[in-house]
Amino acid sequence: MTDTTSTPKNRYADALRAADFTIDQDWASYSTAEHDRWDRLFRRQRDVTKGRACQTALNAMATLELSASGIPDMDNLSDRLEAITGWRIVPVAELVPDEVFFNHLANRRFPAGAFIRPEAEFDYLQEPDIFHDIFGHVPMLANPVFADFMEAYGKGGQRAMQLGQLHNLARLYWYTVEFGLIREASGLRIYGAGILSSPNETVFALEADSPNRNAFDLPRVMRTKYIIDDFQQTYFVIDSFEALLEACYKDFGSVYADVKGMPDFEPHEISLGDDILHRGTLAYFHKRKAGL
Ligand code: HBI
Ligand code: FE
Repeated sequence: MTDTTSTPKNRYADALRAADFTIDQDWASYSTAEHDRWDRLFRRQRDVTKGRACQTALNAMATLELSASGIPDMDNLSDRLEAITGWRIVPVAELVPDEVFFNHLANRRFPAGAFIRPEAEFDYLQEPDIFHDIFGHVPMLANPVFADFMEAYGKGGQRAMQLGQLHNLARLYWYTVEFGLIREASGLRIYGAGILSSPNETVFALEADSPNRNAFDLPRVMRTKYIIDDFQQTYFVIDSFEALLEACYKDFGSVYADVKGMPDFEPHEISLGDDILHRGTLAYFHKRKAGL
């Protein structure tokens, strides 16, 4: 058992890394306080995502038996996920290098941070911990179409690195996998893991007047900068996972060539060609900028 008051931020800092950066989750070593922290994060997020998360995420939580009964053992969870889409979750200690990350995705393995955030960062932390990775990302990997999209993204990442276009591809990941919205029959819903694992952004992304909500457009997304330490100023909305996969299941060589000569968009910017579903007031950002 670990004394949580003295637990360093990343308890796996000294863990042995395999060549692919995976570590032993060492599930037995989580403290009672860490399991309890998972349970509280889980209950809060399950409640706020009801009626806000996309159908895939809500269904998969039940199918994958995600629950408020302690930090999941990644091996057991992987067995359930693998039976559905062939994906497994592998424990890592930190953000792994891009090429390592892409290689895992291309082979249907999702690298998940094994540590849980410290109590002091209960509401927000920048690095992906086990709660973000498992609550946010893993349910989506139970969707067969989204699962294929993630594998294609891994393969595209390997290619983008060769082409020196990783910044464009990373924006796609950001505005879909991390902060994507989807239009479902019942209305606008969330599928991005960065939103799904944040109680405040779950409400903000769907209900606030401040952010822009635009229909997804691949080159537009690839040209849009993003902020990593606050709510998004623009969200991009897909019509279906099939449409997302369809838009992205191709060699991006010509898309990169197209966007290369065009200027970037600022995170809050709206432009003539945009299919705007909601034009944001940007009130939240003006307030932030004024230091309020
Ligand atoms: N490593 N563990 C982990 N998790 C990520 O989400 C991650 C990463 N390494 C690189 C990375 N993401 C991004 O740089 C790419 O999506 C571009
Ligand atoms: Fe993430």
